[in-house]
Amino acid sequence: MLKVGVIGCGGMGRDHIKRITERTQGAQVVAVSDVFEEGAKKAAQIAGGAKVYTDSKALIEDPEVEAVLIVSPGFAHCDDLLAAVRAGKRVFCEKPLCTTADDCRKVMEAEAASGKHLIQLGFMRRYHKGYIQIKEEIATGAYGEPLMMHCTHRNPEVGTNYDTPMAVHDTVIHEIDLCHWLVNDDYESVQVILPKTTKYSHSKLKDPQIMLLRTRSGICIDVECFVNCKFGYDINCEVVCEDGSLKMGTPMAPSIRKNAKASTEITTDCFVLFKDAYDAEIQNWVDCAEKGVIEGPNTWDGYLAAVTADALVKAQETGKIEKVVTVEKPAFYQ
Ligand code: ISE
Repeated sequence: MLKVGVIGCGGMGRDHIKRITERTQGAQVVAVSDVFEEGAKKAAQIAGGAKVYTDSKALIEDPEVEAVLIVSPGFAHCDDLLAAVRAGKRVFCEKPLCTTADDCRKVMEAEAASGKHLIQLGFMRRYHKGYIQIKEEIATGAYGEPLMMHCTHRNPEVGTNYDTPMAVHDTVIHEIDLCHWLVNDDYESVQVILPKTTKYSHSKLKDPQIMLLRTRSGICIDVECFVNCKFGYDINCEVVCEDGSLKMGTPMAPSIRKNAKASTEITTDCFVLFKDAYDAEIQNWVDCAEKGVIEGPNTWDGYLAAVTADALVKAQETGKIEKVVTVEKPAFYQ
């Protein structure tokens, strides 16, 4: 039984605690931590009475805690990741790895110096059956080379604190990881086009946005990010190749015919759409603990996503094509 400590007891943290307690095989939440003690106490009850901490470092150093799940706000990740690596503990960290590429690099260097692959990042789309199938099909070579990808990432609405850069850091960060993983290529440059803004936005948020990414081999990816689309949590992806195209069948719900209409439900909730993927990623992280490996997205993927995100945020400001410049991939992550 892998004894897990969870840092961050907000909505997502509670969701992971519930998942581990009710649906994950071979793991148990033994400790939780949150700066808000009341929140931590409530979360501890979901796990059937786990230990409660208000200091994440104390949780990491607790000898009973074998592995750490970080679900705190992004700005708090770096220190806890470094502390977990120092303690030699395995980590599952929700995106982003850290909020700056420099901090991601520090974590990457610390992990490489420890000699052990300890960190998995929460890019759950890699565990979605449909995307796995697309990746496997592309890899057969039966469709020729991928040339283009068309993606949409739409949310029904967002909070008033959500601003223009968050469209990159919070939302399109999923496509940044997903697309390079699907076609096994890294990014060369990015650009952002800002269409007319919806009346449902506010002065600090340009919405929608069209983000363009070019990979090193020349694949061109367009991502429509529209976070006040009103009608649903609508995620689409098509990979156009030389000999065919692979498109995710969304929405993944039955088509219903009634009263002279055919309709298909679109969920408004990302946790509903990706429930199975979230379950699968945590189960895989737990299963890999015994083998001492990380099979999911790792620290290098987190660093790549951060560098690409920085270039996209710069492109939002300049309106120009911006280069994605990374350090050379360390041998440890090859
Ligand atoms: C949220 O954090 C997510 O991860 C969702 O998938 C995304 O659609 C949303 O925009 C983010 O705020």
